[in-house]
Amino acid sequence: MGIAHRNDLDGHLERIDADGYTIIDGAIEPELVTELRDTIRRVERERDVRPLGTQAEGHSTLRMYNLLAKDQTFQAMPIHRSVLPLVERRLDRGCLLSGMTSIDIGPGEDPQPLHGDDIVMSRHLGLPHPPMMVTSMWALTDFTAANGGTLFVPGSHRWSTTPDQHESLAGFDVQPLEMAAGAVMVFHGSLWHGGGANTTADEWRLGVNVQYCPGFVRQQQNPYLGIPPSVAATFPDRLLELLGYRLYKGIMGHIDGRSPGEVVFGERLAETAYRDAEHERGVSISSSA
Ligand SMILES: O=C(O)CCC(=O)C(=O)O
Repeated sequence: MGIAHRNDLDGHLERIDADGYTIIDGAIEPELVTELRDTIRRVERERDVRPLGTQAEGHSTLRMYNLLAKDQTFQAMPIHRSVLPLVERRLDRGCLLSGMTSIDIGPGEDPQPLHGDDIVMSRHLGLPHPPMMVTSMWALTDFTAANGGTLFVPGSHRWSTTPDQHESLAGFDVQPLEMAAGAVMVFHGSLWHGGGANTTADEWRLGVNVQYCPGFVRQQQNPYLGIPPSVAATFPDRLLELLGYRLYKGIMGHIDGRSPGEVVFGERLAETAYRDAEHERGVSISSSA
């Protein structure tokens, strides 16, 4: 299941670099797919989730952000062994969870405008650039061309334009993402893509975007205020690292020289800016430091 061998990992990385995306079939255990799907549908009902109505969020789509604050089942997603090692190789181990969103596309939905997930950074950096986001799109139901499977343009992460700079996308190789429940597509943040139209009478297409960014980039969804510390305290260490409770490269994100994790959770995530990174590199620290 998922990425079993180093060779597979290399192959997936090569595909992300060349085509902008890769698909990991059978990445997620069937029991976890069922549990996640049931949880999302239950939480949608309990919270009476309604379409948000913008062009980007859809008029027949149920979206939920900040999933880690909503149910403990979601903790398994950002650290999943089929996906995280690939993301860590493409960014680095100091990468952050940028956000998690469930996207339940209902009958009658229109296609979402195509976009790159790291468009905010592209406007600043100019295209093309290394991924400022790596998105994993988890299929919790089958994705088809008819039920809203993501539309995407292979290779577009290497271009110097964004889709909104073109009057028409006719002539571009826009493809529907068709994958079975349990598969995950991992893609470069500059890849042109968007949710597809749902032309079925009664099928809902459920996917979850688990998005990561380099450790020096601002997260799209704010976990420090979005997830109460009493809830975050129950998370495994690696998940807390992905949320930003450790320092990036031993410097970025400190509070009076200490990691946010040490300030909030104590010894468990203790880290001192400059000093610990220098110690790891074998730099001697002067007694007056
Ligand atoms: O739902 C999808 O297939 C893609 C959604 C997406 O790209 C987004 O909301 O940014």
